[in-house]
Amino acid sequence: EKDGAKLASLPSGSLPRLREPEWDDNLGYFIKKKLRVWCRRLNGLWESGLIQSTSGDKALILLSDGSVVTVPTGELLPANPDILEGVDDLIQLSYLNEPSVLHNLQHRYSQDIIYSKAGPVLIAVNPFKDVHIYENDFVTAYRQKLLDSPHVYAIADTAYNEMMTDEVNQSIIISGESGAGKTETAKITMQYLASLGGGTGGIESEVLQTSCILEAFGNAKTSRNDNSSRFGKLIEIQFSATGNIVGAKIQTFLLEKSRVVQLAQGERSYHIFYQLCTGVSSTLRDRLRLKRASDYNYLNQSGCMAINGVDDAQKFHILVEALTTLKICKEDQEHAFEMLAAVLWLGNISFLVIDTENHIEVVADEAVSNTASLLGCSTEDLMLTLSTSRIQAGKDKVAKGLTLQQAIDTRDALAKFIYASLFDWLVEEINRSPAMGKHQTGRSISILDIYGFESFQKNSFEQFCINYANERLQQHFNRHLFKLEQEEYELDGIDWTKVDFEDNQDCLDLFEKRPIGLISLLDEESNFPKASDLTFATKLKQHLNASACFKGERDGAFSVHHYAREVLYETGGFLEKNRDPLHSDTIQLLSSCTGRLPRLFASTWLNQSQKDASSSILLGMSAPQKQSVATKFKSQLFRLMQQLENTTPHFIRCIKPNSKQLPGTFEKGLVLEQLRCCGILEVVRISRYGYPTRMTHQEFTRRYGFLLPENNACQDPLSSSVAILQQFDILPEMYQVGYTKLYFRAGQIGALEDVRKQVLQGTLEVQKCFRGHRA
Ligand code: AOV
Ligand code: MG
Repeated sequence: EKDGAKLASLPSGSLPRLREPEWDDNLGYFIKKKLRVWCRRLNGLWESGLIQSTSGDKALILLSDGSVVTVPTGELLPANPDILEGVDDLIQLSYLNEPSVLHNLQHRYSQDIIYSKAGPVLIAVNPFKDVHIYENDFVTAYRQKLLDSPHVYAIADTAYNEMMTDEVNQSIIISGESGAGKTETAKITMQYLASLGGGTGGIESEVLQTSCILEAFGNAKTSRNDNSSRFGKLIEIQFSATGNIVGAKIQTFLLEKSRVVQLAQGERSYHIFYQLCTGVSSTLRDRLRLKRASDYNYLNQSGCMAINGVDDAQKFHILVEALTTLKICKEDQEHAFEMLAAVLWLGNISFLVIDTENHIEVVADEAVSNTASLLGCSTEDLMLTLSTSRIQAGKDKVAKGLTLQQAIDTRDALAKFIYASLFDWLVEEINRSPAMGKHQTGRSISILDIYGFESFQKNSFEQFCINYANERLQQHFNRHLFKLEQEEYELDGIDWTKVDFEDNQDCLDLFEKRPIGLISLLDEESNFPKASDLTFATKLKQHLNASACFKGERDGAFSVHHYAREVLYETGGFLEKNRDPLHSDTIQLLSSCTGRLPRLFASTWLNQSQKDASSSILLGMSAPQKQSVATKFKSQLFRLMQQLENTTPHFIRCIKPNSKQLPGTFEKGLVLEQLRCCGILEVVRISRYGYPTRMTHQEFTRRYGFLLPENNACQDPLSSSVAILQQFDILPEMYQVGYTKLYFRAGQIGALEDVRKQVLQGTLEVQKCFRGHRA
């Protein structure tokens, strides 16, 4: 019922997109032949039935439960013949409408077949249970091509083979919404590649261990997913000329920093904090001055400390083992834990308001002394940094007291900075580790696993960045799929006139255009001291209202028409998050610490600022500027796209079948929404323009050859195929004959299948079906 409501609430404009153009004239044919149709019920769900009769624009439908209903003919779509029930590849469907696609996926899912293809794209529907298809014998079976049903292994195997034979780098691009299974799929891919490239170095198991570390520091429980990635990652696995793994390199993108200091109800901060608090040995606990997780303000604010079925302490031991395997020495591990403890203690530092202007002083308690000792600075210096800011007054610097809000912001900024720096440092350490092999630019397969498209009740700067990234990826996806499609036609020697298709360039322009685009305008306002989130919103309205993808909304909000759907963003906090300010006092404090990591973090930051400053001068800006978060992210994405462009891509689209993380539950409305969002139906639509049904000449003659007169029987498959096509008088524009395959327009196989069935049932004589038969 809920399902139906969801379906019904979808924008109606996109529904008829997949209607067969000739369908409306064909109702009579469906009645005569007693062919099944889909009819949309009042609850928005599609049910299958048979048309009994039509009158005007109404049809009488016999549903499968025996009831008869009247439905407007506009609510009918053709269903596929039985032979196409649960096909491996959606492109084999004669009718590519939404109910047929959904039915096919659900039919498979109910038998635990979680993988299907949509042309070149692998669709993975999250089983939320162990489906026992990843064991070693499956690896072997795919390796030896004993199995060819859709599977992540098949994709990984294709990528591997193409890398080896074409000597072109490959990429496996995994997308889908939060909780759909991207990260698991990435791990399954790596596991397969590791077992293939099993050389003598033992690098494989080390590469697999990186996931455990990255997840501890970069994943958290959200309302959507107990193990949600809060960063994007690209793992490049490098192979030798003989096909063995020789190294790996990790690149990460924009970690969600706000989570370190602020949590939504029922969510958690990064796993590592809870793992550390529960799993650490008592000697180290004393040294880190650690208490229980629930004693820390940064962790206890959300009312959620544990995850069902997860043992944080045990995970901590696995983590330490992984760190050790990756040759991150005990000393460095402890340095990292010190930083985590410092972040936790920072969150417990409190302030006392001392005057009517809200100025504060820092409460000198154990939180302050513990933080200071973990960082390696004096309590006095720490308190000074958190309560004052030194500003230039003429030649001198004078200290100015901070207000409560300013002090909290300074403290939180320091915590976020330490955590994000720690994360980057760790990734660097892993990359530098001898366990990750010697990096080389030979053959490689890169696996991309980023955060999926997000649209919440309240969307802020984080969603703005995440969705922008997905918009970029979507363009990459469209371009390549279209290219791949054309390439297959060309390779098989068939005539293919280029077809234009809608892309999302307009939306990307809305984000990226200079000087009038979302990111430029955001930067402009971020650099303007008097600006506020509201002036930013007004500015957007002034400059962008002409764009079809943009709409200014009330109360400082705006909406963007993304490829997936429209998202409403609230500008509150945009400027601050984009500036991501860090006081020079804070950097100075860290530089003066005795701890190795605080000093390293400070110097890395200073180096980066210097680079930013010189590049901003190169870009002709009046004053040297620190790069904004959005701009930095944008250039990271550009580099990523460039990298991906130099590879042969393979796409995996993960689908979340229900929002409760439950096995065996397939909510049609939810699935349909994702199929639309992540462009699966677009792929299907693109294919519809072409020749969605493909059969090798062998397959075709095996199935339909018996319909030929006997003197035609002993030809080669290609000639037999052509003979069958001619016998049935299939219109030339409805098919193409390739070197290896026949390519049919939508619906043609359904008609042939119908004749075949009638002949087999004896209701039609073979001779009669020659000539004159036309679908
Ligand atoms: P995500 O990466 O797409 O979300 P995950 O890969 O973390 O999603 O998957 C979420 C959960 O689904 C996992 O923790 C597993 O319990 C289950 N799952 C996914 N794939 C499989 C599978 N093939 N077999 C069994 N269980 C599976 V996000 O990172 O939130 O966008 O941000
Ligand atoms: Mg993930």
